[in-house]
Amino acid sequence: MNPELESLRTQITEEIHSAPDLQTLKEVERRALGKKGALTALLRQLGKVPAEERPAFGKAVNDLKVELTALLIARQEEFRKSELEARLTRGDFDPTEPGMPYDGGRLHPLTQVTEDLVRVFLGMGFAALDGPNVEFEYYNFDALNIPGDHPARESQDTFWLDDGNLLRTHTSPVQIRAMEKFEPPFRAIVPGRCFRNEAVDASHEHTFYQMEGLVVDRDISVAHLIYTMKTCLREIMKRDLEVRLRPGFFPFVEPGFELDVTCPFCEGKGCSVCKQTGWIELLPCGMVHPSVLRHGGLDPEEWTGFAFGLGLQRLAMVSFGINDIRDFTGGDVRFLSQFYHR
Ligand code: FA5
Repeated sequence: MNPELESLRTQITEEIHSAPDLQTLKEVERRALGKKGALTALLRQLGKVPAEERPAFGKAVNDLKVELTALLIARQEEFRKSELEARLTRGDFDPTEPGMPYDGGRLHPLTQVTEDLVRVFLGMGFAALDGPNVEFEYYNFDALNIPGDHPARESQDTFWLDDGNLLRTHTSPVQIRAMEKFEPPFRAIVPGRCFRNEAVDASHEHTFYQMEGLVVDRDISVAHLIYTMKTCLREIMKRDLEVRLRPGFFPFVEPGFELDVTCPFCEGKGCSVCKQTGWIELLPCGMVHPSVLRHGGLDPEEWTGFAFGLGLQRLAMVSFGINDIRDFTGGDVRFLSQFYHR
């Protein structure tokens, strides 16, 4: 090693070992490795070193830098340890002092909306049910009055599996499963994930969440449906948005409706979120079709019902003012943490 470097190494190593406290150690560090320190000064002189010695000299300075840095860190650690030991011995260390504050986790906006809805519906006497994501064609389509050649199948682009089953395109198959399982009268909601093989844009995802609702009882009418929907929306939106009912076609309800809300982003004037219509499609619903009741093992002469299928992302978008559905799964915590309302 270059004699100048060697003597610097001995001197700084000695200073590190003999430093009596952290303050002095910091000073040694500054004099050795700081911007105006001895090693930096040596590196600046690199240009004056004969060309053939330059690589070896540069490497030697850098190696020394690494060596001294490691020594400094080790010595700092020693000081920290002895300071802690001294505090423990003195008895002025209070282990009951509050720790560092940290930012706690939050519920995802979709989870919040789902939990709020479940709470509202449990309060109205509904039971919350679950159903499989991988579903039989029978439950997803046939039993819901959508046979193989029915055009309604095309509106729900399906992820088919190799074994002939599918990823459920909606939560409606659980209507049939519920009818098979429970003796009417009953009321049920089914929050859950759905899958459709369709292009993603500001208001469509290939994987999204719906909440199915189903009431089966005697003498159920459209009035019960409207009352339930109005109660739910008022509770969830925490404000009054204009709504409209349009006739809607779903093979498993008759009559069927679409419930829309005024687009909160453009106040109904028309924007990219509502595709210039001024309305956001929120909630299809209707009276359970007699043949669906029959598939569920119920006599349509005795039993009646209503059902709805609420898009949970759309509801969260309207209630939190989110204008792009893709943000829910974007994984940006800064974005998601804005929507914590509890
Ligand atoms: C259905 O899925 C019916 N099963 C709903 C229903 C149930 C009608 C019971 C009558 C009685 P639709 O395909 O319109 O209907 O979807 C329902 C809601 O799910 C839509 O209003 C929308 O909010 C949401 N939705 C549908 N497709 C997507 C998608 N690709 N991305 C995000 N949300 C979607």
